[in-house]
Amino acid sequence: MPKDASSRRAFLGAGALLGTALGACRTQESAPPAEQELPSLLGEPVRRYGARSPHETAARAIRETQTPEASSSRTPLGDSYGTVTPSALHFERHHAGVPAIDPAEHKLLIHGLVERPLVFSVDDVKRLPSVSQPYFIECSGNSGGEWSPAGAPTVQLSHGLAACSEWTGVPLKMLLAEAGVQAGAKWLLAEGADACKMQRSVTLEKALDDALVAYGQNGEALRPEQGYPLRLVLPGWEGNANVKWLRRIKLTEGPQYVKDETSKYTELMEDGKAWIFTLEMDAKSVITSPSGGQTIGAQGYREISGLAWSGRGKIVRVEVSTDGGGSWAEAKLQEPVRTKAFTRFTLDWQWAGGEAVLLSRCRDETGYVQPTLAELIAERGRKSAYHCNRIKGWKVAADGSVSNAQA
Ligand SMILES: Nc1nc2c(c(=O)[nH]1)N[C@H]1C(S)=C(S)[C@@H](COP(=O)(O)O)O[C@H]1N2
Ligand SMILES: [Mo]
Repeated sequence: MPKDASSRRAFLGAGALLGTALGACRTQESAPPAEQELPSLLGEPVRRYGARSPHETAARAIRETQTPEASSSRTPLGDSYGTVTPSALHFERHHAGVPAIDPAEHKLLIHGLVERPLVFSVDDVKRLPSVSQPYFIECSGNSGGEWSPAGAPTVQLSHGLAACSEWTGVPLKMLLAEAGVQAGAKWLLAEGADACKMQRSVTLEKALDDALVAYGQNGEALRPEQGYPLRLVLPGWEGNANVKWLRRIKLTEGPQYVKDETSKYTELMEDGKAWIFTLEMDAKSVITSPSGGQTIGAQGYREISGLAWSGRGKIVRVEVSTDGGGSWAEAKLQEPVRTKAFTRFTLDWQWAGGEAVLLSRCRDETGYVQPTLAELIAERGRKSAYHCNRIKGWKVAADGSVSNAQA
């Protein structure tokens, strides 16, 4: 028995607060150390920019590609706490690498069907009234491997193309009001400054609702990987439309049918037709701890913890099954539950040492319930690679090792 496991068990066993949930924990085996035996260490001096403990090694998993500029990396959700993804671990998806942009040179042009075409510097944007809100960003290709019953072996590989940051920026509607939207404008085209010329059509309705032109992420400037110095944040909409290194917005009558909304990021149905502009991310949840690749060290109390989110608003309920869907228990949602943001759920669990299959399913405030793989396929067929939000299972073996459970 590793020392930390037995002492943690002893600590939990002593806690009357947690009561019956911890009933299976044994009480202390050996006498605690005397107060003066506890360590006190002289440390390093202060430093200008922090770094995590060298003992912490969670990292993004990089997808190897022939052209490294067109690649992605995944958030290590299995090592995540709470609801905010550290900026250094926020997944990345770049179609043409991370451009090095000097914020003093960068400009955002707003033109097309406007009264006054305007050019904003980054400082012009930062001068305006700001808002800060946590929102998830999720690639619509996230969990694409889960279309197969086999599924991915770890939560980083299955669900790591999602992350949640607190974004700071200016509501896009404020910039549009400055430019003056003409009556005929119903859509806009957003464009990035990177070499792939990422463009997406966005409805004016979304632009006037909760769209942000963001310059801040988790209390500091955007990371270059996330679009420094300016990024479009479209809360709840598929990752691709959240254009990074934002340099141009053109007001238009209709959508522009650009490459990233026609040849890609559409859903092919069984009848050969494709759904286009499937922009809202459906509600999804996944257990992050314990999850594939992890091992449950000791029998007795073990918190089950995971993340749930919906592109249509707030998560209102998460249920967890520990017997492969035979029975379900309502999980606790950590407060505050925020719209279009990660919500952390937990369930008290006693692991008696046998096999178990852990599942989670969520419901959002529109009443939508996360489907099983069979339900999802019944609705959408098997041809699409995107928007897979099926219930994911983890199998706990008798030795405590956790792996993917076939759907
Ligand atoms: N300009 C630009 N914007 C972009 C991309 C890009 O390659 N270029 N990738 C898109 C895709 S496919 C996704 S999923 C998200 C990823 O955002 P992140 O890298 O901050 O996680 O950015 C989107 N915005
Ligand atoms: Mo994406």
